Amino acid sequence: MHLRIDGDTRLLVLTGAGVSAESGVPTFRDASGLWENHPVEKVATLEGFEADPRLVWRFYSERRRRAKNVHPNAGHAALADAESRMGDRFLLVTQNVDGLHRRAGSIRLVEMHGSLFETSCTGCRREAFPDDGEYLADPPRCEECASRGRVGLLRPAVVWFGEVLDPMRMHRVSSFIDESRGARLVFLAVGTSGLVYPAAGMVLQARAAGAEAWLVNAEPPENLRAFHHFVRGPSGKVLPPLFEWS
Ligand code: BV8
Repeated sequence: MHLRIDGDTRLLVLTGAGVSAESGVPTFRDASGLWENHPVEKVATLEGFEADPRLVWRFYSERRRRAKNVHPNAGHAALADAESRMGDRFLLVTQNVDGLHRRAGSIRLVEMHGSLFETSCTGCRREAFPDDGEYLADPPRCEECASRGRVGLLRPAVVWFGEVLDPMRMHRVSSFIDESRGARLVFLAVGTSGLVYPAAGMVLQARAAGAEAWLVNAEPPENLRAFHHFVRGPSGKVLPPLFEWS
């Protein structure tokens, strides 16, 4: 099955852990998934961080180390190629924090759950800053807080469960959908279990604007019924031949 794209088509893509799986990055919910060994509440919530920042930094430091040692795969490349052909008629939103889309050349990209390679402070409102440090012993502290005689624990600049998403990032998605009214809008989800909100609701948001909804996934996900077309298979193999350019 091919996804036809012509000059009047706008393409909104949502990716999840399944796209990075073929680069060797463990997904969250498959058999050997990340959450299997680390209950979400302990490593992916603010409460879990406050209870044990050392454990959480070990979890994220291990993910930073892993992500540094893998490379984008053909699925990432196919999406970067689609962007280069479509320009501002294309937008890629990812739930992934591993930075692989950026490394594959994607620019029109919204990292809705933040980035593994950025760090922010729980004690002050400083901007998240680039950081690929691995902290296995004492959790890192904010030097700006220290200069004001305060203690500020640094944290991974990712969106944890129970935390709201950055409205600026989400506005980019809703305005892309709004700008698509009157054109042919295609929504393509790739490699996501459709369990985590608000990402899992994006297909309905796009369909409410008249989108044609496509899904590429290894297994039928929770929200399969929301899609018009489902192409079952590994994203690294399915994505490169999927688009039919006219
Ligand atoms: C929020 C960053 C407002 C950190 C992540 C009840 C109902 C609805 C919502 C809720 C609810 N209770 C609580 C909520 C809200 C909650 C939520 O959705 N919980 C779920 C679990 C029910 N959401 C939130 O808290 C969000 N904030 O809503 O704010 C609010 C505030 C307070 C209270 C209520 C509302 C914040 C969510 C963000 C959490 N952060 N990540 C980090 O990465 O460490 S989520 C995390 O899961 C990752 O980002 C991951 O990407 C994401 C989703 O998982 P997937 O990407 O889908 O990965 P998964 O492993 O699940 O699936 C992989 C899929 O790929 C599978 O289907 C598999 O078959 C497929 N696959 C595998 N290999 C391949 C493949 N496909 C193709 N090719 C392959 N090779």
